[in-house]
Amino acid sequence: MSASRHPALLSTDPELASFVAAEEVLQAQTLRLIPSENYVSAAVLEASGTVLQNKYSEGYPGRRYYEGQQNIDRVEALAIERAKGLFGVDHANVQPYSGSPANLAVYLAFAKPGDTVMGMALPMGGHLTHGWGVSATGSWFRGVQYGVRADTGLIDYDAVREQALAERPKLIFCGGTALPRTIDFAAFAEIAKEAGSILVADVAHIAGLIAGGAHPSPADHVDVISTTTHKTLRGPRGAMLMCREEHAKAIDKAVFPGLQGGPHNQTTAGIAVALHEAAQPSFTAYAHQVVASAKALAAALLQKGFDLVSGGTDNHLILIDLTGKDVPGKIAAKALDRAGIVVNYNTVPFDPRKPFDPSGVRIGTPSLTSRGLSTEHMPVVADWISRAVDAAAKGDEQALAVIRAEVTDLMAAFPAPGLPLS
Ligand code: DSN
Repeated sequence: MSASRHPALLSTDPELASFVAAEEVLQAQTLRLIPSENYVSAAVLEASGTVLQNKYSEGYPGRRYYEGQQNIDRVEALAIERAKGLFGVDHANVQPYSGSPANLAVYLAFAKPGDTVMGMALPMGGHLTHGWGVSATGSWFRGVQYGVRADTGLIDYDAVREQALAERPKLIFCGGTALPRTIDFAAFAEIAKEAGSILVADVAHIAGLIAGGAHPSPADHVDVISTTTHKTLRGPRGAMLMCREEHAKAIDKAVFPGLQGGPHNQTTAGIAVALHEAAQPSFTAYAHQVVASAKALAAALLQKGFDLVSGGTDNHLILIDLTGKDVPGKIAAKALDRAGIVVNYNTVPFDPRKPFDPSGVRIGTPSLTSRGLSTEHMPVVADWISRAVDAAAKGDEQALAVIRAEVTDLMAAFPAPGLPLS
């Protein structure tokens, strides 16, 4: 593999080109288990690197503040139509730069600073922007937070209801970043209705599963759907807000001019391509395989004696609780990285340790499924994880090197979309 697939970059800036080439090698050779990452297709990669990036287009299709929008309008309108079709919604805004700005736009549309907002606590599996204290959403708004039950690791919908009725939040967020179980959107909708709250489903992690029919859709239950486009949906780094027609104006106004200036048109193009790909039968198969592999991996990890939050998974994500293993999450994650297995350390619910040095490791199957690994490979993956965690406990670098060689060997047989063959 060489940087020559980017000849202009190589000739203009060989130093930068060498970093990109090294990243291509790293992405090709390692087993990437971070559940929020994926490999975009070559088509998405191409669309995201086009001359569309040269154009300013503040406004929306047909209503711009700059001229010369003949082609940009078509690109954005296509992305919007594809999003509406794929997710079965009245309205889609494809301009948010990423998930956090998308969620901020929701606050801007429906709440005033100081209003009460409710979301899942970050250490319980929520997201910073769901009202967590260190985020602007938790300091400009009054964030109240729900979690999971200590005994089951599952959301206690009765407790959420009680809290919502006591707090009457302006907004309720459901969804998160470390939730291994199906979200009951209908239950949240009942609660939001009783509490008089706007309900937002942040489906960033599971958007691709929803599109592929491998997780129930929130479309009939919630006021707003917020999602990034680059996780299971397998698009470029970006985001979308989708809603019922009654909220369309508020959402659009909040994104532009409320929060952002010109949209990133090259990203909009990449999103349009990803949405087209996600509407194909092959993507339905992909989404179901992601879940099947995650279940198989969870079962294999349980057999190896790992403790999993909630006892397993319904989706793409597994949260390993290493409390009983005497190897904290960060040490395990760094050892796994040296073994060629890329994960992130993560808090587990009721974690006795600090967020920067927590007890858990978060893994998932979206990336490996994009490379064609399947259910049958999951016992091998679990074995590598188990051996690497044992090696981390013993400080056995040689064992990690052996695993790394095995990982590199297997991954060479499964080329990643968008990357040249290693
Ligand atoms: N950073 C994302 C994740 O990894 O889940 C959430 O924003």
